[in-house]
Formats: sequence, structure tokens, C-alpha cells
Amino acid sequence: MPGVGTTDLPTAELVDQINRLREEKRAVILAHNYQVPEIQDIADVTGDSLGLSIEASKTDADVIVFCGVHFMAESAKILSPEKKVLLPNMSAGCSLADSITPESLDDWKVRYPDHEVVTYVNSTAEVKAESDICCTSANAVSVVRSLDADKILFTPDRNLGRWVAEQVPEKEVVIYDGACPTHDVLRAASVERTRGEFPEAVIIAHPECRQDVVEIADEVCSTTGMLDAVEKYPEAKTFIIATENGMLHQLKTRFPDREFVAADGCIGCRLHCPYMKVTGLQDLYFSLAEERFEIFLDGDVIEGARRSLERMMAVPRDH
Ligand code: CIZ
Repeated sequence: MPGVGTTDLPTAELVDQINRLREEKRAVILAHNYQVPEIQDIADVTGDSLGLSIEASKTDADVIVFCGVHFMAESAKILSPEKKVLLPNMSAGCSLADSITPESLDDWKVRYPDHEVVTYVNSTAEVKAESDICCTSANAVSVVRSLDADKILFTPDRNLGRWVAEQVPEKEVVIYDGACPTHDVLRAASVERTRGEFPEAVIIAHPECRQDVVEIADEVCSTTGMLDAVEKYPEAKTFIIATENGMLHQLKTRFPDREFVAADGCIGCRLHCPYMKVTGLQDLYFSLAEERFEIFLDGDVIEGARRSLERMMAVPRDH
């Protein structure tokens, strides 16, 4: 199902209407770092999925409009069950979140009954509810280290799981076989070709990237971590960014005097998540105007998923 509708309003007027509705409805607009630039620019807050949900739970807004993908809006609902949470475009899914279901997780739990389940936030609320604890790309290593258990079942991202397992060799980490297609498609050969054009560049990669990419990166971190990582290189002019290309807008906005280049050397090519890019200003306008599409979750699911998220939130970030 796509967004809500279309209008012929020119962009400037659409922006005025969105601003009017945001005030009238006492809404807060959140945009993930991978959203299109015009959505990032109109948002009240930009950031990663968990940071945004935490921010939203602190506001006194009545309505949360989450410009991101479905599991992110669910996280906002889990942390703010009393608020109306809207996802402007219902086709904003996530292949990684869809790679694991409560049933497939149950199968793995039967195979590994002694393992504690650590689930990346890129998962559905039902899967979170069946996990022992969640993690994000910003705290995955600390979360695994924080557990008393020596045997871990890490789901659903195999690249993040492998990266964590390398840093916590004292634990046995069994890794589920899911991946984000946008990150998983990138190879070190592409990054090396880009580096050929910018030999002095600092390479920053997301841990959802494959091992060959992570191994040649100077920094490996979450999208929020990338903003901090740039600060560590005051002399560097150019950065090669190995994550979804929406992050380039966020980095360029924060650091206008630096240059940021997509790791595949091609903005809008491979490092492009089609689901992150389905939400436009029209969707946002109709979402506010008609209060659609509202996220509903069962009370049991909210309770279970919240337990996994809150347990995680008690652990400090890695970076
Ligand atoms: O959880 C998020 O926000 C994602 C998908 C990536 C990140 O590192 O921020």
C-alpha cells in the first residue's frame, strides 16, 4: 500500500501546510538519517531509530509522525503507547526485519535452547517481544558483553553479528542468517575504487556492511556514531561513507566544510534503500491531514518488546 494520496500543491505551499498541521495537531515529525533530504530538512528531529523513539517519548506532543520504516514507527509506539504514532507511507518496510519471524526465531531457540537471544532493533515488535534483549548498531558489543550468558543467539543481521562476535571472542555467538540488502551488496573492491579517486579520504563503514568492507574501514559505527567519528579527524577533508546514501545529506548539513562521498562512488546507486526513500512531502502532508497510517500493536507485544528495549537502554552505547 502506498502513501495516502497526491495533491498539486507547489512544494512551498506543501511545506506551509505541513507546518500548519504540525502545530494544529501538536505533532512531532521524526526523520531517520536515511530519509530523502526534504524530509530530513522539515523534521523536528533527525537521527537513528532508537534515538528518535527515545526523543519522541520525552516530548509532550500528542502525535508522532515517524518518517522512516515500519519497525521504527513500532519502536516509537512501544516506548510511547499512549501516543498516536503515524507512518506516512505503509510501503516503507524493511527486508532485514522481514527476514525473521516469531516462528523462525522459535525454531532457532529450539536448536539453541541454552543461548540468550540478542535482537537488533531492525526487527518487528513481535520478534523483539520474543527476544531476551535488543541492541542497536551503536551498542551491540556492549549489550553482548553485558550479559551473564556465555552463549548468545544474535539475530537477524549476520554482518553485525559477525562484527560483534569478533570483538567478544570470549562468548559463543551463533548468528542468524539475515542481512540488509543495501549494505550487503557493497564489496571492498568498490570502496577501493572510490578510494583510488580520494586517496586521503577517511573510510567510515556501518557494521551492517560485509567483513571485507569493515576490514578496510578506518571507523566502523552506527549512523549516529558517524557524526561523532567525523569530529575525530579535524584535518581530514574527505570521508568515504559506507552506509545508505541518505546519511550523506545529514553529514553534509552538519559539516558543510567537509566532503562526503558514497562508498560505491555513485550517489543514488547501490547504497540506496528503496523503502527509506518512499516517503515524500506529499505522504507527510496527507499523513498529518488524515492522521494515517496509525500503528497499532497488541498490549502483550508492547509489553514484551518494551522489556527487551528497556533492558538494552540500561546498557551504555559503544560509540
Ligand atoms: O537503527 C537504525 O537507525 C539504523 C537502521 C541504522 C543506524 O546505525 O542508525
